[in-house]
Amino acid sequence: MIPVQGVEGQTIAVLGLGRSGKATAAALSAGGATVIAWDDGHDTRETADGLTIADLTRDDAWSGVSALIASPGIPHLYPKPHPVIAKAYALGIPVDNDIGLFFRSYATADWDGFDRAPRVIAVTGSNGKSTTTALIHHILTETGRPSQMGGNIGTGVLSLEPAIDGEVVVLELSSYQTELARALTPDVAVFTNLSPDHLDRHGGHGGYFAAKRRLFAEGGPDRAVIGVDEIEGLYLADQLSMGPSDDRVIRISLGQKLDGTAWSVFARKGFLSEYRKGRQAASIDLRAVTGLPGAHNHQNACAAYAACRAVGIAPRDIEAAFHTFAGLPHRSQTVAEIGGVRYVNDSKATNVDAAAKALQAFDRIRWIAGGLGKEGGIAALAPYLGRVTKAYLIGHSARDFALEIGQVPYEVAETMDAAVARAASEAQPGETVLLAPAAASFDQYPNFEKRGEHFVRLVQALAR
Ligand code: UMA
Repeated sequence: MIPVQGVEGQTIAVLGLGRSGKATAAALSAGGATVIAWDDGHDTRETADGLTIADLTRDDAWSGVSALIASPGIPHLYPKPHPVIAKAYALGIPVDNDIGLFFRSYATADWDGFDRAPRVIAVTGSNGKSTTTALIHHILTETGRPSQMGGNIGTGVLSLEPAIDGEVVVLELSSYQTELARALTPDVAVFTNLSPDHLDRHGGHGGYFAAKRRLFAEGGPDRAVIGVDEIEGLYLADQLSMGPSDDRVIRISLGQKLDGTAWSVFARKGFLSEYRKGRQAASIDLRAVTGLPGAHNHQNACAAYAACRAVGIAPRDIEAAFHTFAGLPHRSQTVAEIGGVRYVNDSKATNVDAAAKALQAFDRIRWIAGGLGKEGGIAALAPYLGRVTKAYLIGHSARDFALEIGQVPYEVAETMDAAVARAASEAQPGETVLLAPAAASFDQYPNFEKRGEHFVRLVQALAR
């Protein structure tokens, strides 16, 4: 745990007692603060052992409170602030989050005795954040750099351990987290890409971009890695750069050859290239990297490569680490290869966009799809269905999906058990059985993770 600095003797209120709230309460107490906490969930309050619960919706709870620390899932602005946050605003009490507390508490006096100062790499963007974060962490670990990983990817930032000599902390930060944090000072900041998401929480696309941009505010990172395939990334790279020879910005792209600026990394036709001052500095064949299939993963590879170069890792060491990256569970995760058939779990593909990326990553696909379909159906997948040999449709939307897949052979399998069994019995060597549902899981599972785990268990049983 990272004890919060500068709070000794203060009373701090914590709103939300999920993963981030509980870690925050513990880290504030370790820093000498008196913590009072609130969660709207009755059961959560009842089971919050060792915490002082105070009803922050009441005025009398706020006496002597010097700050409110809010959890990321709780709205603080749009569509409207949670009533407790609105009360803090009205009382003039500063509102912050665990990310703000982390950045003001990570550096300690112990660092004076270190040979190499610890550094923080923070990753934001709409897609690929988790894979990029995990890949950076993997490369650092494989090359012998001490490294920890946290943030939106799962471990609350204040649950990380205090820094050790030469460590690099890799954080995945969501727009919810960057928008509210009062301190955001990574050494290297990564912006992968931008597509509309969480618009209700940010008052639209502009607000969503503005939340992510805060990571690069004045006095920001020493090095910025920026995806320039959307206008917002182009603008951000331009704003941060003093000119084409400024190597503080590393531009990344999927598809564009970028050789006109000081430092760039791009992927084209399956090859990653690094250019410095107009000359090619390195090239990696990504087609042979099994843990990073598909164009979307090649973009993640560029972002991770650039961030690792920014902290001094050599190209050949990054390339070697690419080959030992297993991928994240439920995201284009190769689970097994049985009799020449590859089995891939992309249960995280809960919408059409994500399913399109998964379908583009493979050929000759036995596609397991369906669940609780989203508004708009799957018509947008039509350009990618040529890659599908046959679809095995499950869940609530199976029949709706069947109406939208045109000439593609299909069967309504209803359940995952039936879909995996049929796909496995029909698949030919060289084909891929791909779970990429293009639908939520809630009709048959508590969440996408449980759906993916079920698929993995069934595939593992086939292998036995
Ligand atoms: N709560 C209230 N009132 C409300 C809403 C929630 O009291 O109006 C309470 C709930 O009862 C619950 C707690 O707040 O007890 C939940 O807080 P939370 O939703 O912020 O969840 P945490 O468990 O603290 O997890 C958060 C991140 N969750 C969200 O941003 C929604 C986790 O990201 C993150 O891993 C974790 O902190 C540690 O940093 C998850 C996520 O879904 C993966 N992120 C979104 C995404 O990736 O799309 C942004």
